[in-house]
Amino acid sequence: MPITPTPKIWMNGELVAWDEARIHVLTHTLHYGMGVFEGIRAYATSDGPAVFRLTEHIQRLHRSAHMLGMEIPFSVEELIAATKATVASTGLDECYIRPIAYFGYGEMGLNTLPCSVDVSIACWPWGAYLGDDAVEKGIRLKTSSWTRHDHNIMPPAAKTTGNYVNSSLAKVEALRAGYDEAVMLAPNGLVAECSGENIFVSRHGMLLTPPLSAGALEGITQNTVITIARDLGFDARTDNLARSDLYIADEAFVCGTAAEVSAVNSVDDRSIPCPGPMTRAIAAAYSDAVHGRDDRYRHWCETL
Ligand code: PPE
Repeated sequence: MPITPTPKIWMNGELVAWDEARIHVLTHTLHYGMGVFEGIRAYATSDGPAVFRLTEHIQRLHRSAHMLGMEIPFSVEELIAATKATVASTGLDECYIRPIAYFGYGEMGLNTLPCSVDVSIACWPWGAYLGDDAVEKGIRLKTSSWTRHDHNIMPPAAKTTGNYVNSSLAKVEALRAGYDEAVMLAPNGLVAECSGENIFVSRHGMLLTPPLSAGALEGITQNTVITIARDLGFDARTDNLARSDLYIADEAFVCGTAAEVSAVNSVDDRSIPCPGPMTRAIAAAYSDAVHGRDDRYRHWCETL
């Protein structure tokens, strides 16, 4: 999806002009994929732009770095302030926000211990990730021929740049085959997640989503959806899912910061009723939550 430039990008403590936010080709992470990042959205609310669950996203950035043994030279509080300043500098009401921490220029080789850690935060306007009609029409999923990372190969719970080689292989394979998105299975064959979203399935009135142990990212939208669903009176929780659960789901949807809540209309050409009543209710409640229209979740909308 194309990027629309905004005036400034935050780099290592200062806001620089968009076109000046450059790095050297010998930047360590460009070669070895040891970087950590976040995807966050700011939404228009009655109190102005508000970054949805900003604190949790920055905390996860620090947790991802911790898993890589990377020390981010800015505290959670400093990065929260930096994110707000970057969003404010764009003048936008709504935007997508991409913080990244990476090993910088100056060292080569696999030993990351002597490497410096650089951090940047960029924002730009980003529309519906899986298409404007993803809630109503639903998306077509394909089980990927690519397996999600095993915990002992790359920690799937860390949002690391290198993990997304696996995601991109799966995404492009699915698109080339005429589908919208790939669903990925863990090495033990259980469902993990999609290339850039968590997946939920409804069966027998229960709403289930694979846990971290199944190779899923601990999605902040996943957590939001579980909270919202329970408040709507649904029985929602993390649990293991088999491929069969997808084929005979009463409803299914994917969710993530970029994708928000998008209905699934089929998996491997087995149709799923779409959009089901649960999916519709949750998508509407999610939209209310992120826009600060529901007081129960107002504390998640972190104003500038
Ligand atoms: N799993 C994966 C693999 C993933 O990339 C995301 C987010 C999620 C689950 C959902 O996490 P959360 O956003 O905390 O609910 N994917 C981000 C990046 C997408 C991209 O194309 O880049 C996102 O949604 O921002």
